[in-house]
Amino acid sequence: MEKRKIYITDTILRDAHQSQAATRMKFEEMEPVLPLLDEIGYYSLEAWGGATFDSCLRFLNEDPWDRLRNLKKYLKKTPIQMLLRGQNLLGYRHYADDVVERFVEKSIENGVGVIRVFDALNDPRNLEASMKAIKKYGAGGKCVCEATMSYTTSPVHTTKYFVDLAKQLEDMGADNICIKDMANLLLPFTVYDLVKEIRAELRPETKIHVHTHNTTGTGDMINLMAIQGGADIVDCALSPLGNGTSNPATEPLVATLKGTQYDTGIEIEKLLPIVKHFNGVAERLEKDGFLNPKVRRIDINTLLYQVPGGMMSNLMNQLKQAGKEDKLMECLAEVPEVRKDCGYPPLVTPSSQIVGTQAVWNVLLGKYKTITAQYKDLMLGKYGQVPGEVNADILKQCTANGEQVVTCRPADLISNEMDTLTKTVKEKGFYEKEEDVLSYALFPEVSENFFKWRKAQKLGVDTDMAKNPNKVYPV
Ligand SMILES: [Mn+2]
Repeated sequence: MEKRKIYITDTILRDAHQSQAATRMKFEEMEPVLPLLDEIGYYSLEAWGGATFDSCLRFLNEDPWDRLRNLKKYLKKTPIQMLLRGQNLLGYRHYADDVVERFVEKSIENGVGVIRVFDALNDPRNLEASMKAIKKYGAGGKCVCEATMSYTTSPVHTTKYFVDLAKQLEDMGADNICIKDMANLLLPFTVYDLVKEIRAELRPETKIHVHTHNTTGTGDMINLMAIQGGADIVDCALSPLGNGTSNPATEPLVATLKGTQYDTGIEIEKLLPIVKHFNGVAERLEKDGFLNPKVRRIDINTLLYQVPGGMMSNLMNQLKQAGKEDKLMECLAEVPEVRKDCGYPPLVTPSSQIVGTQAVWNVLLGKYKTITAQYKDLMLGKYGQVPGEVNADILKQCTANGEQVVTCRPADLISNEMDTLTKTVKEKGFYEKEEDVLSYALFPEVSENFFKWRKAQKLGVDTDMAKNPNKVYPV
């Protein structure tokens, strides 16, 4: 049989601890095994993204840019991969194109070698600016542009929909196409067909990268079937933080493919000291209350209700706050209705929260008696083009006060902001490097607290502050 080496991206430095332990792994807990990780022969090591950036600043007293540069010092052979939320970068709003360009430039300059870029709605216009910047600053093999399709199920999300989208992203310059099954909604036979169809339409040099989780227990089967369907790269997490809400574990897949036509070339023995190290890290995370062993159990609710795990816990929290926990089943029945009305967005940040909250309001207050501002914005196209048709009656309700529907690329409505942001950071006295402006743009309050801590620590003016960046520091 024809040999086709399969590559693995290990997510131990990003998604694994984000999914299982609130993104609390510190750089010092990565450092001892970085030289070993670099020798394994991974396609890439995913290490940076919105939550890691936020957690560094908010909880770990680390400058996320320093984290990146420090990782790069050790990872000389293996590309560092990051996850970028298109025009939202790592934040929660659309940014102007000049911020997007600068952010991508600085990420690559500081050591990122693969950028996986996605949009919650799969609106390619929200990927345009970042993909253009990745192609520009990553030219000459410096950075791979991995354009991503957020996987979901709906009458709109047919195989043809994803094949057409993959081709469109390839035409926009993607080196890789990623199928991102963040909620573990994919099924093994579905991914086989999907990858096969996409493979047949893409250029041979375009790689297909599959990302799934093991929340519902199907993750290993998904990866195996994706490989047989023609996927080139799959995501795994080393076993100490693998499986459950995290990605399928690395070692079983390496063993499964060993000696077959798909052999990864990875020697399991080389993984052992790394696994041992991260077992210790996982124990520390559990001891400090960040990792609840429950997250490793199979939970098949996602497949039953098509509601991602994180969204389910949000729904339950909202109902608990309202003292209406008995309404959960009604809310779960309302979610697909609300999602249909706004054109079947994939349920991922931020659309999962927007749809979930509206479903709760519909159940508690009466159907669309009150429409949340975010749901209105989603209906009005402010987040981008939704995949399907929106409900015309509800749209009418959303435009009752003269609100306009946005039909252009949402970022076309935002003027350049780098100059203003730079001025603000300088005026506040926090500017040390251009990256500070980008941190501030993404997480203004959290960054400001971090900068104050950094300053206090350098000047030694307030030892209490130097210990606690979250303390509100009087300016
Ligand atoms: Mn993920």
